[in-house]
Amino acid sequence: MARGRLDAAVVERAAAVGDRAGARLGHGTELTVVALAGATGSGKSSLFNALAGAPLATAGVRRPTTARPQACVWGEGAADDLLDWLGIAERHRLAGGDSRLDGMVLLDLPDHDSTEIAHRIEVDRLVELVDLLVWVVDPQKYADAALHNRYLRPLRSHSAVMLVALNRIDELGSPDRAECLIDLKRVLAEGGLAQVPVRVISCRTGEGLEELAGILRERVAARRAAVDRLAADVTAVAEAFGTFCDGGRARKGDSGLDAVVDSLAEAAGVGLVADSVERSHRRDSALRVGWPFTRWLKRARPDPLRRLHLTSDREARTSLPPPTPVQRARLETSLRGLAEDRAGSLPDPWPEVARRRAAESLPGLPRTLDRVVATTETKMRPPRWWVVGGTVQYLLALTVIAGVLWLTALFGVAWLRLPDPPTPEWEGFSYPTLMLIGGGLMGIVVAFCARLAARVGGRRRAARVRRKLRARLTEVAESDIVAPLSEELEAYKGFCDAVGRATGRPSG
Ligand SMILES: Nc1nc2c(ncn2[C@@H]2O[C@H](COP(=O)(O)OP(=O)(O)OP(=O)(O)O)[C@@H](O)[C@H]2O)c(=O)[nH]1
Ligand SMILES: [Mg+2]
Repeated sequence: MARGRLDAAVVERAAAVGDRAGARLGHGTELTVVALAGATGSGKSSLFNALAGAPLATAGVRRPTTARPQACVWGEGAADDLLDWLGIAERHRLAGGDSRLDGMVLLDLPDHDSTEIAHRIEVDRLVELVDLLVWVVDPQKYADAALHNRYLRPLRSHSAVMLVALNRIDELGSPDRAECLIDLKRVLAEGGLAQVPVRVISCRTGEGLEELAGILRERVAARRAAVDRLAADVTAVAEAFGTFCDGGRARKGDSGLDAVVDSLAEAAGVGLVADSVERSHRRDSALRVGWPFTRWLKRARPDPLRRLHLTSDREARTSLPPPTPVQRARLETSLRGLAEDRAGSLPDPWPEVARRRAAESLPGLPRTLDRVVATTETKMRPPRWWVVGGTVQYLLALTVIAGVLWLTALFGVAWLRLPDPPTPEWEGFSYPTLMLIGGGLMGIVVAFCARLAARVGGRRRAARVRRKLRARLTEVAESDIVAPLSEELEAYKGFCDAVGRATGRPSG
């Protein structure tokens, strides 16, 4: 859940712990790997020999003495695979030794502070892998900064799997001994390692060795060191992850979504579409119910919807102008706003992760928006009264034409000086005149009323299309923006729950 979202180095460290745990546990917990680590000359090899009861390792005066780690296995347990994994070639087996230590794989490490850089690299590698660490220090160098700053303090969450052996104690007189021990414990406590057991030993006189061996026996018999060490690794990593979880909760709800849909609608040209729907409706109305004698004027002007290529869904592409830079910028701002609203109170880097994810859809949005507009039905069934109105206009037009023909006939008769045919009259107006003027006037009145009605109808249709488009744009916002964003918030929650479990603390 953290990969790709949080700092890669921290994530890889955590992944490495996971891999290591898998590998170590694959070798079982029958064997306990105990490493003797410390500065050159502190007496690691001497202690190794003392515990083994045999001069297996070279303990020397020339520094550094040990260049490569070696292992000694107590008992009959098969240790080859484990030692292969640890990368230790030099191996001894101690059969017939202290059987209470059976299952212990003791490692004599090179020093960590010598002139040989390779020694340090080898120590660093093995310190990561072993189950139990015995830090061997001597009265001269027990407070060495290299040891404490580079190893002990960073391992403070590993107190349960570490021991400190203050060796060469025979070199000190009794007042100095007590003082040295107190000071060593003080330095350890300062580094957060007050819990680590400290034993005073001397490989030369054998003092304290039995007690140290006793502790090792207990640990080896419990067969818990491997798991404890891995648990400590997990805790350390989880604590490093803790900073990514100390913060507010992710917000749910719809706030911020409206602003996104607004900016989507603007970028999609919803206003222009609705406007065209209204004008197209008025034009259609005029063509069907307008005054027939002036319809050709309307017909000459194109349908606004057709101009936008909105009359057929086959192409799924409109001729609407693409979003302007201003609209794009506004869209981006609204996406940021949404991410900020949902993830703004989370600890870093989650707000940025959320913002990035919300903005991911941005490049594809213009195309999506255009498809939405193209596939939203904008043409609607013509209202039924258009048929009635159209028929009335047709009949009125016929009346006018009949009146004109009639008058023309009368005019022809008069011109030819024929006797006037009887022409019916009403209130002093002849029928053909009434037909021409009355039909014409009524046609204009009907057209005018139709125009008023079309204005209202057009506005209603525009509103309906606007609502429809908004609903579909809301779907787009949900699927293309909110869903990915929610995925990040889920990841945050899952991640922090896991971190909480790993650190043994409930997550925030
Ligand atoms: N006086 C005294 N000398 C000791 C004691 N333990 C080890 N030495 C001596 O200290 C020197 C170094 O001992 P080593 O065991 O080689 O030390 P090391 O930690 O293995 O050193 P590197 O292999 O160089 O890292 C040797 O000369 C030992 O004889 C002790 O308890 N008392
Ligand atoms: Mg040595």
